[in-house]
Amino acid sequence: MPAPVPDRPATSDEAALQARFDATIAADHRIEPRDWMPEGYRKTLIRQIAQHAHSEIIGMQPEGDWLLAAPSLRRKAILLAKVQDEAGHGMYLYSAAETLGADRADLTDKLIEGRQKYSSIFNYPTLTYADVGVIGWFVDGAAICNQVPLCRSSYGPYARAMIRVCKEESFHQRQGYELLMTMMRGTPEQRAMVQDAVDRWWWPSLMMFGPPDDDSPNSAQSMAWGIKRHSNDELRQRYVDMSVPQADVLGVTLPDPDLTYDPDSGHYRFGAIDWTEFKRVISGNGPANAERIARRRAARDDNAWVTEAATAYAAKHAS
Ligand code: FAQ
Repeated sequence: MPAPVPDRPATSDEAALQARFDATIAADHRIEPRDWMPEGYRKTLIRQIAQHAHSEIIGMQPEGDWLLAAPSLRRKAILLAKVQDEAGHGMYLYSAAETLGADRADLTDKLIEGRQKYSSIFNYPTLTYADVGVIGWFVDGAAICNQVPLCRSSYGPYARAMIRVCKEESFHQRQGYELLMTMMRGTPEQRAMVQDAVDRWWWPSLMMFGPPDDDSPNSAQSMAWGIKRHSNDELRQRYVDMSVPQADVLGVTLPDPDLTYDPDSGHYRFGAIDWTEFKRVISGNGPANAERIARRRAARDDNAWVTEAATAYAAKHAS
């Protein structure tokens, strides 16, 4: 049983503030924006939340590429709604980062200048419409697996933002799976398109969970602070266990000859991940990094006048 959390101390004594913070974390209560927090905790949250927000915004691009070429009006309406949802997620997350003192425009600049990251997965191209389905199934599926535990993250605004994000991601995952089910009931060419997309996206999806635990510099501290609730490898394993039966139902083969069920542990064992590729992608040299950032830069620069007009309008109404 953790010790009760002391009242907010009416003091600037760092030791008392730290003691209250530690007790709040130990009791599994939430840290809120006006609470004192260690500088490292604030910085780690800004890093993770900004990276997450950037991923949602950059993540609009690979699927957005298919908006003008969707195969039917129904598919186009579904895809448009999904891509808009991702924009909304980015906005909640930037708002959560702002409660920590970060400035949204500054975060965008850091993304464009390569000083902050976004998820490795969005640096791969979407070659066919099956990729839209596979992103829903694999990428939104991995996002849910990673983010449901973040609904219990120790920082209140982040945890609360995750609740709605996860509900929407669950819907996205199902729409992707439904799209793929439809294609698998179609022609041999459509089934081949699905298998090809599965082959290209499976390994990058496993990389989304981050480096292995023994090469993850942030995990131990983030878990001690309750920012992350499970390690990268734990969540990756959970994802593999969840995906294998789904692949069977769909009728596709996951591109891993070493994938086997281990009855003793109740888990699927999988082959070695190419961490060299992961490092290459997160250091800016993946297949689509340059294109993704160039488009984000153009969106910022070409639309600066909208931001300026909205800011002037808000200032006029405030005065
Ligand atoms: N990509 O010490 P760790 C989505 C970096 S949202 C790029 O293990 P940490 C929705 C990491 O930042 C997807 N970089 O780091 C959607 C660190 O570098 P840094 C995004 C990665 O933070 C669906 C270094 O490696 N989700 O998909 C990646 O403890 C469909 C060492 O790593 C989130 O952001 C990576 N995959 O754990 C949208 C969830 N992995 O920053 C559109 C929240 C690691 O020190 C369409 N984030 N790095 O320079 C997290 O849970 C964590 O930040 C991890 C990484 C698990 C991603």
